[in-house]
Amino acid sequence: MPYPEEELIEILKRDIDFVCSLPCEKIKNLLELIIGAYGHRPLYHIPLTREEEGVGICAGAALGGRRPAMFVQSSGVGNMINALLSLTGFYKLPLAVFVSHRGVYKEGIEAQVPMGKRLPGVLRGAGIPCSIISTKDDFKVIEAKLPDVYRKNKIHAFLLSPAIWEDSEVVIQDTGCWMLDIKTDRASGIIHRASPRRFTRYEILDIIAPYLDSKVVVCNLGFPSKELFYIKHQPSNFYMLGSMGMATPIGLGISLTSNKQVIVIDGDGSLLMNPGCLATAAYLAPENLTIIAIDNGSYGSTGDQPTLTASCVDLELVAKGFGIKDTIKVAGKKQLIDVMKNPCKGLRFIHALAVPGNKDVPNIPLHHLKIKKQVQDFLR
Ligand SMILES: Cc1ncc(C[n+]2csc(CCOP(=O)(O)OP(=O)(O)O)c2C)c(N)n1
Repeated sequence: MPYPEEELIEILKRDIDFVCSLPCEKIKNLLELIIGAYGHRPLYHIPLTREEEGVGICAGAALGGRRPAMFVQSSGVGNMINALLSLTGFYKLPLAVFVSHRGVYKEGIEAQVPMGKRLPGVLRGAGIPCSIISTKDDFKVIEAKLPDVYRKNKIHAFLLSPAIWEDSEVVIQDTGCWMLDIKTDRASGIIHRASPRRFTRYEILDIIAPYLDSKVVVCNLGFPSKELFYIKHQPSNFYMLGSMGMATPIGLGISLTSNKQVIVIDGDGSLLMNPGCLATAAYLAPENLTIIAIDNGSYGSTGDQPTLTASCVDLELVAKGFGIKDTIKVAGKKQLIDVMKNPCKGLRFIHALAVPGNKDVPNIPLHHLKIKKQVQDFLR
């Protein structure tokens, strides 16, 4: 008996010849298998920096004669709606969107609930047909509807419940082809000259923790926040529980409206999803803001799928290019401590190189409104 992931891929291969994805933890095995099936030309798999970008890439691929599909998390659909309507739908281009439907089945992350629960209504409101796929028996719905997406140039969203994969014991081999054939030597010289990556995100947080005392710390969602809570909880920590890509914008908003020192702990995947926030930060240049980009070259919280900082992007150069003057790349313990000891004398961007890996820490046991109140009280 094939595993559900394998069954689905067999169905997909009949109709789809171009795939874009941005990971969700619940479909990490499915994505590995898709990459195995699509990661080589002439079939394509494109890893995305932002879901919206995938809508554009798929529209272009459809113009070029391909039959595209996307794999994203329910929260990612929120990043796609405008492009789905004003591009894909407007020009009557085909797109199948497979959505890892969070927030509705044994959800451990409260922040997934608002978007996940309302997603069918959001799609209905946008006029995008959708099918709810609750078990692998419902794959027959996909089989029936997928050909029409490409025959009739339609958008269709398939909402995949985590229940489909929960008992699957599919065995994943490292396909090594996440990144097409992009060569690492295309990466900028700066990455190569930097000291080698040594520490995990957890170890970096542990090293910098003593220097976070009584500062407002805005922390990236997923494992970064859980690890920070475990290492050093303080009432002035704003733990993000959702809203990927918003750590630096939140920190920027606080720094503009408060005299407190603000530290943002961001991630490479999240900064690549919303890099424009670095330009806004550079323009406003608040004196009390430090952005620490912990760059582990991967979407650590969803299964360590590589991001483009593992191949061709240097985040420090990105920050510099957007106009942030005070930037530094750090990898060693002493370097990290030295930079953290220095008081903030203006907007700073610290590019902390890390290796992938998460610490096995529990969920944060605080209600989200308590997190908000503690930070507001501290800011008052
Ligand atoms: C819009 C959106 N797309 C996808 C996700 C799923 N997701 C949650 S955390 C995460 C990875 C974040 O990676 P990064 O910022 O590099 O931090 P790391 O976990 O590697 O420290 C992803 C893809 C999400 N929460 N929201």
